[in-house]
Amino acid sequence: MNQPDAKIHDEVAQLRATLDDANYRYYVLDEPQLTDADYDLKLRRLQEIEAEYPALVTPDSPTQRVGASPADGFPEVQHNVPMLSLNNAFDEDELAEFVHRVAARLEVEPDTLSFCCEPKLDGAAVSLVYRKGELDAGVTRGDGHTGEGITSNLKTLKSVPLKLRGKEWPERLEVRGEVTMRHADFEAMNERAREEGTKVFANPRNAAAGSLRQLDPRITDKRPLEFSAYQLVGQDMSSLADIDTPTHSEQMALLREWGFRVSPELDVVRGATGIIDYCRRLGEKRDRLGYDIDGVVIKVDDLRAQRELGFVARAPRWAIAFKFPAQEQLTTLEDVEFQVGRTGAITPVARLAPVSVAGVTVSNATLHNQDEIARLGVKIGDRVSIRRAGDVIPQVVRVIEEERPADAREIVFPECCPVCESQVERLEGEAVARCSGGLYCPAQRKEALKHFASRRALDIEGLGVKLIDALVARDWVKTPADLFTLTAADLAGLPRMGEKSAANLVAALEKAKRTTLPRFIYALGIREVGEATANNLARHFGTLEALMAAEQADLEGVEDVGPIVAAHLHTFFRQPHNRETIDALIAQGLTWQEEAVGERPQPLAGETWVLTGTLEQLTRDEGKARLQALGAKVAGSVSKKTACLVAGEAAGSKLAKANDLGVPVIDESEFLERLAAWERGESPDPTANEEAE
Ligand code: 9MJ
Repeated sequence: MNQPDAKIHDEVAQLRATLDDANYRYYVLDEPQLTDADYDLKLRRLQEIEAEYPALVTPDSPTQRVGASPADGFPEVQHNVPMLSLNNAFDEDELAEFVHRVAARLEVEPDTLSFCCEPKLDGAAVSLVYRKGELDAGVTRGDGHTGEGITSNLKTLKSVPLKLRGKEWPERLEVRGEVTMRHADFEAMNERAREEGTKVFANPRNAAAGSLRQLDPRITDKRPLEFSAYQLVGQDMSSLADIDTPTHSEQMALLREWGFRVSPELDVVRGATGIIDYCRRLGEKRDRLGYDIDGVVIKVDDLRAQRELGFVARAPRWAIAFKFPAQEQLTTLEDVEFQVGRTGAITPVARLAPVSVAGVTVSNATLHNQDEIARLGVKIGDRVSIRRAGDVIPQVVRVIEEERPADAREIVFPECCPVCESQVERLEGEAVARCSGGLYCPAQRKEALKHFASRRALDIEGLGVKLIDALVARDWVKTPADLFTLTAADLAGLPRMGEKSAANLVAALEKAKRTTLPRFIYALGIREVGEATANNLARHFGTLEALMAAEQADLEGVEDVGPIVAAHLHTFFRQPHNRETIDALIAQGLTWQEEAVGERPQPLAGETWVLTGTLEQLTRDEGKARLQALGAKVAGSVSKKTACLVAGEAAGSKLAKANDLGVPVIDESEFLERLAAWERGESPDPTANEEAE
């Protein structure tokens, strides 16, 4: 067998260090550095070397995350220190009582006490044991005393370090935390499962717990799971590790340094007012976090005080869980209606007896499609469980079959469009049924017009939903091109339209005629062609004619365009009625600057921008595409060379780093204003910049 030489040893060490660092930056710091392609290339190189020199393989090598073969079952593992539950507080009075109880026991003034507050992650609790800095065991909570050994599965999570970073860790380290799944990942996974007919999970907690209990780690590896640490465990049966830090929050900072993800929302506050204020703030933010939390965990920050307080029965005296309202609630399915979308997709919508779910009254929920109705086995009249999380549309997740009334009715999927009565079609292999009426169908026409007039498309000011309804109801507007034939006299006769607003709308239509090619492409409302794709198409083809003439293979050559989107584009431009609409729009005077590819003004050429935090008015991909169209590069991490950081809600470490390095930071509204100005060919107002910086 080949013996590895010193050069190979060095290369292996370097590849491992780079890959470990890339994981840490991506999964813990949220600041990706390597591109996915680079990461894959390096991982593959390491795999090649290890295949040639098996003696070089170590258990903590990044190649060993999915090393194990399927297990027959999971071994029972006793927890060294029990994984206890927390006592709950359900209102602010109970929080104040907790603070007073703690203060009385410690014989201090309540207002002098510091508490560490953190989101109560709603996932699956696990415990990780490291020996000499290497991951030795990963165990589920189980009944708190005995869990299941799921080490091979936990190793597949990139946010679980196989090897601790830094040096000053103890010989044996036990870290506890929660395995969770983000809403976006959960929805995408369920969407795929619905298409493939595999298991659909009711919520991210079930998905996380179910994924961890797969006997084949290759399955767990495919699930988008994340581990966040929230507790360091000592050997002396207390909650404290034998580590020389005086507070829980400092221990969390240490865990971050050792390579663990710790909640960016963690904060230290004083007294009951500090706690209540934190709980209110996090409650308001709950819907925007992008993952499920079911409350706030409040811990006495001082570890000596924790030790003094100790435990009562099964829960620590030094912590409490403040519970938020549940994200799932039971109600009754009163009826099902069928909505027709812009592309004719027919969506069954559950009409529910109104119910408050996590602070919002819900009376509608999506049932997705016919297969989903069959999967749920739901009938009209059933008791159903509704889930509402973040900005995801409320969903029916479960039927309480034991409570089915005798007169429950089957849900009958329509064969004809409920709006225009055209035949409903369901293509082979597609889950979605569609109205075949196209723009003949008033529902599709309305949605197409709304999209055409929207801010990111032609931005026709004053053309709102009610007006579109009125225009379609009178059959005045059959295609977007008809909008430009409307006169002020026509419009003035419509309900709630005076002469002034009619004249304003005609002026807005006139103004909208001068647009850009990406906006025009986006406005056409082609299936799965969003703003970013429209930008890429415009940049690639340069002219509408070139785009319309492109063959499937040409289209697939465009960045981010796969076979499905290419097929939608190809079909769209080959439909005579779409060509007619486009011709009519151009005949009505729609224009845009035809630029040769790459010749558009690029005011941000040579600049590198970074986007972080949650943006509310556009997605990160859209922001990225618009910056790129202006010539900027968009990077994943902040450095001295960053021209500007766009910081959305809940921006974390990148914002701190930008501030440290003196990189200019702007918020979302400033970002939108600047983009709009650059896209109009103007430079943004310099005084606005000074204020923002
Ligand atoms: C969760 N679930 O997020 C604890 N937890 O601490 C946090 N759980 C906990 N802390 C001690 N943030 C026992 C449980």
